[in-house]
Amino acid sequence: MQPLTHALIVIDMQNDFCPGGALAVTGGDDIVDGINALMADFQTVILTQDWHPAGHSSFASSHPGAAPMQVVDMPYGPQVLWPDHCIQGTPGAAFHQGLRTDGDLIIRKGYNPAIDSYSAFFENDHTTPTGLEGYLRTRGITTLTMVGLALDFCVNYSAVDAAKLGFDVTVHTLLSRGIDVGGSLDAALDGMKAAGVTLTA
Ligand code: VGL
Ligand code: ZN
Repeated sequence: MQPLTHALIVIDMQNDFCPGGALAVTGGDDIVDGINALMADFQTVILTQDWHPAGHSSFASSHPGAAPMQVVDMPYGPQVLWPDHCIQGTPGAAFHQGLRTDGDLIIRKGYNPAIDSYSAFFENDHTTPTGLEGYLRTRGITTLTMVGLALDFCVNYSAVDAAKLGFDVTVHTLLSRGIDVGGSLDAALDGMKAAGVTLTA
């Protein structure tokens, strides 16, 4: 059993990121059993849930003439446009039915219509906090293990932000799967290493 200072963060294990979903990540559902098993080792388990209002500004459908996977400039920087996904309260936004969801905290993100939020810590302006940092610090948690979807987006951004905030961060790459659009997977792995994130298989 991991000590009380260690937490597991399970990122966006939702139907829309699994095969059959709106933004399916190849093999996204293959990692459910392994993640459930890992949860048993941790005294603190946090799950994140991508949770967009309909018409969210990260959806290609909100930008006339744009196609999914296209990159546009938003006031806070470049933004990949996605198919409509993880709309609040829909089956696509629900957790994969095989996932254990009896964790300590479920943090929802991406609910602001004007800004996307890949990271569990900050929205994509890299400034607006989600509150997760305070939750972890007030509970004395210093060390984080992250798994889930997608390795090159929400896991990556969460891991890099956590490392920048001074947490000791490990990402289990075999309990994560990537989208890999425009070289994003290699860039994410390099970026996480550069930020001091430990990658383990
Ligand atoms: C994610 C793209 C859009 C993720 C969320 O969970 O990695 N990716 N929204
Ligand atoms: Zn999203």
